[in-house]
Amino acid sequence: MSDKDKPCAGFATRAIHCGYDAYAGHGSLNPPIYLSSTYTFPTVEDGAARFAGEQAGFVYSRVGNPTTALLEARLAELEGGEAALATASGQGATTSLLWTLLAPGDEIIADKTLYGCTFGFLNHGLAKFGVKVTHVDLTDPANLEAAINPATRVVFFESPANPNMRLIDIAAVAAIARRHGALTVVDNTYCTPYLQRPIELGADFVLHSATKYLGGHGDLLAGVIVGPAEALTRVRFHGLKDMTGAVLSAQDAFLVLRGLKTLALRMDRHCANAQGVAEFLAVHPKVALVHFPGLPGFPQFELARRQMAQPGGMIAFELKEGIEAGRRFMNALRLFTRAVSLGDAESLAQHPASMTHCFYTPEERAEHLIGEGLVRLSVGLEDLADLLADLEKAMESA
Ligand code: 3LM
Repeated sequence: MSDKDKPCAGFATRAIHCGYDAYAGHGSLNPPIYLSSTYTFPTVEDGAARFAGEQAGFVYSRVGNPTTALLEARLAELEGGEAALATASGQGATTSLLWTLLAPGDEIIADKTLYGCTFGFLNHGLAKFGVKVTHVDLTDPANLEAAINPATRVVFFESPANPNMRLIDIAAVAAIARRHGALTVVDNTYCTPYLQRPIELGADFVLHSATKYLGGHGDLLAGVIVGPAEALTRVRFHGLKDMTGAVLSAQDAFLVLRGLKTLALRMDRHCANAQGVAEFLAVHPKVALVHFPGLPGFPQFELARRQMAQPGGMIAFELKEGIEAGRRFMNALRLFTRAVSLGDAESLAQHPASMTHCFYTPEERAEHLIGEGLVRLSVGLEDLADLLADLEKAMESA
């Protein structure tokens, strides 16, 4: 029996099995890690044919590697895309894709709220090379209809947005972009394909920091882009091979494959724990506002239910007494760990204005809807009762 004959309909099954045929090699349950920077050619003619793209086969690991190729096939399958390209980090995914899609004179329309280094790349990287960067509040798709123009090549956003949890209606925004000949790119890091699949909603490309939930254990940096095969070939040979060189190692590709095996289980637990934490915060007398798509009071609660299978594991909130109270609260945490990043087994707490989003000026943060007093939680996989006990105790110091 070949692994290809296995029934692989469900998400969890595909996350464990898809793309790997153990019987094609030595029967190894886990895929081999190909630690090779280069590949041998039987003859010089074969080598030339591979370089010319006339013969299948690997040539050099900056362009492709068998372990990484398995990860790419599996992620394309899970996101419902034609192909995928793995990168050395989420930042490597963003930069490799956008350097490929955009040229001087083009415009990129991005939502107001973006992860800090994505904002930095757009405004201090792309903008320096003649790409016009325009920020539009995409929570109302009518704003895109008003702003889009013939120079707009890419529409880019996160949903939920890091760190303030604003949601974008992916289907509505992608439909407007398509009508005007622009490509939609969605950073799906906060959701993973288990909770949300933007390509099925009309987006052209999805990207991830696989450092987060996909890897899931805080022990690697990785990224991925999913989209049309022809376009991703251009990203592979231009954006990745020539421009960024942000190539994922085979070791880390293996670790992401290992993380994917438990993605569905972990996401269920992240979501259940986050729901419990958000409900605790929502009624706490010291808390002013909780941003979490699973609370009925969340302004985009209906969109969340329509677009996301579950509300995710990320929460942002503000204390009534502002950032000083937030600092006292974070310093008093004993189980939640003070650290940036997200999607790990450990629950993490951080202050976006002085950490992940310190690359915005204070004026830019105000304009881009990132509150100075916002506290961000990545709710992990511990026992909920222990997490709530930690929060309760820290709130006494707030
Ligand atoms: C963070 N975020 O703590 P890497 N897209 C999104 C992200 O959240 C991130 C990236 C891309 C955080 C990292 S901040 C110094 C630490 C939505 C990363 C970039 O290159 O794999 O880190 O992904 O929010």
